[in-house]
Amino acid sequence: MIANKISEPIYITRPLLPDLGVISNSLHEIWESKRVTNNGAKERLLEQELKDYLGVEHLSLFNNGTLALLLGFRALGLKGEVITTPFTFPATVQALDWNGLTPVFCDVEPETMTIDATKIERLITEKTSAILGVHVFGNPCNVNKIQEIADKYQLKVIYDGAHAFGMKLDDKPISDYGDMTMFSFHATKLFNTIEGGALIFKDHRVASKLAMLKNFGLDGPENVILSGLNAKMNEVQAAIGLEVLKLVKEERGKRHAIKESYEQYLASIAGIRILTSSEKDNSSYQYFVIEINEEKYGRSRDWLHDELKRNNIFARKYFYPLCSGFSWYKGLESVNPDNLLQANAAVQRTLALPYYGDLGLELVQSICEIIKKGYKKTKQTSDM
Ligand code: T4K
Repeated sequence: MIANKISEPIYITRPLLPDLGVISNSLHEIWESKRVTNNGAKERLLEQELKDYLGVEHLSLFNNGTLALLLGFRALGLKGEVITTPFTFPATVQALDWNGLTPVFCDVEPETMTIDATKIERLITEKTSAILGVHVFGNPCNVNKIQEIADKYQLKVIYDGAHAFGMKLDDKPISDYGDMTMFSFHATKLFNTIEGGALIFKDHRVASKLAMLKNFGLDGPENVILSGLNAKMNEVQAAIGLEVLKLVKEERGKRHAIKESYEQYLASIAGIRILTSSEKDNSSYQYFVIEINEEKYGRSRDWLHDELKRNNIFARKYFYPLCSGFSWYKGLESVNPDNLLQANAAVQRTLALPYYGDLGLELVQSICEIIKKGYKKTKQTSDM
């Protein structure tokens, strides 16, 4: 344990919250209008502001990212099997489950920990309807290769972009790739509406379908034409989003400084690799994740996680456990660990460190000192 134990618990993130006075004004407007949900003025305004901010044409808001994904699959008419990654938050695959779709797990790339596009083709069967990639930790999937495969076999491509808000790839918004992308606006996300999410999609016909699906399948007050759900964003969520959006630029700047500081301190520690992509304009600034090579660092990821915890720092083992290990997938051929070697290794090695604008550079230094002190020379490293 370090001498000056950090007195307050330090979490992986803290929500980016607008000034309470500003929110109170917005609430006042909502109260006055008496329109608190169901396609209200603030929801419509947020939708437009997000389209402008992200540079996209079609966007639909939801009360959380999971329901957005779930209804997105439904709107695209997916059937049968969907090829996806096991290295993600449970929501990705649970959204498939709730549509009666079967996940087919594909291994990940060791560098980015996104779905390994070179291993997708061999998993395609006549039941496959889509490829579902996750831009995990804001690392973009191999979108061009994925699209090539999808075009060849006429499959839909959906991206879980829960960690990818505001990201660009080759100067284009990340949501320009694939048929549909989901962004999560959960409180733990840089841009948040406390709970919330959005779908961005290419085909304009999907818009009216989504509008119905998130509103009980209603097409007008007396016409129910689809089996929908209630997944609407309410006016309070939208009001928070409108104010948080104004803070995003500054928060990205603060996180950039924190990221640079982490990179500087961690560069010299053997066995620690920074996993998050580092290009400035392309980053989502959502997570700061390291990979621990136990042989070189001399300690395991779990040891480091516990050591940080002993010092009041609550890093997270995202995304442990692997989704392919969930009990209800037992019996699926694709969960065989022999075919998911990289994913099984990744899940034992990754650690998400505290990362938010107000963390402060001093704390970054303290966290890195703990990591540095943890380094243990092993016979193997001293021989090198
Ligand atoms: N796909 C992917 C790839 C995702 O990562 C997610 C969500 C989704 C889909 C689904 O999107 P949503 O339906 O959520 O929109 C958190 C979030 O709840 C979840 O949204 C997120 N991914 C996931 C990666 O992280 P937990 O269980 O790790 O959250 P929790 O409550 O442990 O919070 C983490 C830390 O954040 C806490 O230790 C302290 C801090 N925190 C959290 C909250 C909620 C605060 O300071 N204040 C808060 O209000 O899942």
